Amino acid sequence: DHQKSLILSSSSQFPPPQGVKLSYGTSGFRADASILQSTVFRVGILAALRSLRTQSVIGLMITASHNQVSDNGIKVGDPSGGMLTQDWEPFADSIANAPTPQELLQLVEEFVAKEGIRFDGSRPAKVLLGRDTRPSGDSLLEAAKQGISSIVGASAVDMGIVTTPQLHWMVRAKNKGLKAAELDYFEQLSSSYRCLLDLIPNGSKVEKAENKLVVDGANGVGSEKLEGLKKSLDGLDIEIRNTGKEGVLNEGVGADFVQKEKILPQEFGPKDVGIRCASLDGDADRLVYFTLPSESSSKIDLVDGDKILTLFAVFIKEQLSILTEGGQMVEDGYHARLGVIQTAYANGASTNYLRQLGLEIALTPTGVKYLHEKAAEYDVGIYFEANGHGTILFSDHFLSWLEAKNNELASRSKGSEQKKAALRLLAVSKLINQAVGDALSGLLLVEAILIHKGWSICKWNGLYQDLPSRQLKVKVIDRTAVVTENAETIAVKPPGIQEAINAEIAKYPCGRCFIRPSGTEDVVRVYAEASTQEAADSLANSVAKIAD
Ligand code: NG1
Ligand code: ZN
Repeated sequence: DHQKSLILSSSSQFPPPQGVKLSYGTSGFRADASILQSTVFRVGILAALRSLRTQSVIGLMITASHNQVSDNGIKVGDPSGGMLTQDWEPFADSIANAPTPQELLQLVEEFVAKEGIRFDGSRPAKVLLGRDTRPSGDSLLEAAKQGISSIVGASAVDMGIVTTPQLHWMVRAKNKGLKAAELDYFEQLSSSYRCLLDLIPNGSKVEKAENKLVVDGANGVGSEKLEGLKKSLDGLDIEIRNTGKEGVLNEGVGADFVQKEKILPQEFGPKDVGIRCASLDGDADRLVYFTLPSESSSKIDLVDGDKILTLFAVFIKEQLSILTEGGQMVEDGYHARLGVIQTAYANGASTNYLRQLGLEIALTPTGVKYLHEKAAEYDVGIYFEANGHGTILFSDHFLSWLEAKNNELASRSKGSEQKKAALRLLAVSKLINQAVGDALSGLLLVEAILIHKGWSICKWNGLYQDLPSRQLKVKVIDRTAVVTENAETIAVKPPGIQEAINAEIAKYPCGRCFIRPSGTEDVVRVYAEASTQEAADSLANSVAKIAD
């Protein structure tokens, strides 16, 4: 009962905020930083329990990603490096909202019994902690430590200021028994990037890309880490702006701003016409590219997550077909399954293009956990949200097959092109962060593929033309009144609403539109696509009225 009194005494120092109900959404708990102390403390307890339950290292990240600087949040990373398993989310909700230490203790005891968690000290709980650059992060990190240490024997390892994907990568590496320090992360990314460049066709010397890359760091953690990465990659011509000195986190800068507003972020201007630019978000798990077509306006050509997905899919499909040439894969009776996973927010033109390439496409609801889970069903599963969050997953089976192929091809004279393709795929599997979407590793893979193919950003962007689209949000009293099905493409509640939406869609050629409740904000989101911008705007507006 040392354990009981420990929880009671420490939790009495973190009273929950009055009159707010928190819920563990698509990205953990997120709110104004001033009300989060108790929530973060309690998630600390949850993380320690999760570590005991899985007998593995767990991650805790304190960040509110692309939200404004006064917000903060906390999310749990599971042993594989992915998000917290969905069946623990209700427990997260209930402890976050327990009004008193006694009720908190009771919930913990019930849950511990239900999950069969034992405190026998055989393998004490261990939690890796990280945070982004938000000023509130320091004291929230302390609260998390207090929560963790209210479980007997549990320890917290503070990884300091890191990107969200770095922390997930570290958790994954630790649990695989691999080296998991930040330097190891930089080393893995830079060596696999170099490996891809060494494998560029025709043995020709790597040509410098047409011009340098300019990166908007969102005034967040990503810019500092990209500097670190640059050090281990001499020859990478990157200029970083919005490093945190120029302005405020996510204010007029960053991937979310650029993707939604489709205009230049702060610190970019007419001098940047034609330059290849990229934007990270506040915790560097989202990446978009853009370029300024004309000096006369700040309107950008956006190269979004769908186009990054397309670039990756084109490259991987190409490598897989090199491997299949001569019936290699048929010969040993194994055929790798390549799948791409999108949400309803994917631009319809991207889905058409991918389908024309003959790719298998799956649709899931919004939220990385759904996309990630689906991608894991393939030998190579590529997923991206239009907003720039995504990655590539490789099955263990496929990776061992590639390793074997690579060894076998070494002894064949004709095998060299195929061997290169196998090596490229192996390098991609090490460069890309398989734990979670990672702007830094994604950026290096984009850069490597562009050099490989000799493509400019314009050539890449021209693979297909985005259909004009409009996203709106409608503030409603109760967003849970909207219930959707079929990967959020159909609203089944309130009754009759889908019929009303369909009637609007029918008025527009190539019209597509759906509504869904947001998982992170108290709004219902409307997305519309049509053949012109005016039509997309008008369709979104009329459906927003229906949703109101
Ligand atoms: P919600 O608020 O559920 O739409 C938003 C993004 C998601 C995802 C989460 C987590 C859109 C339309 N939605 O979710 O894609 O990134 O935030 O941050 O971009
Ligand atoms: Zn983010």
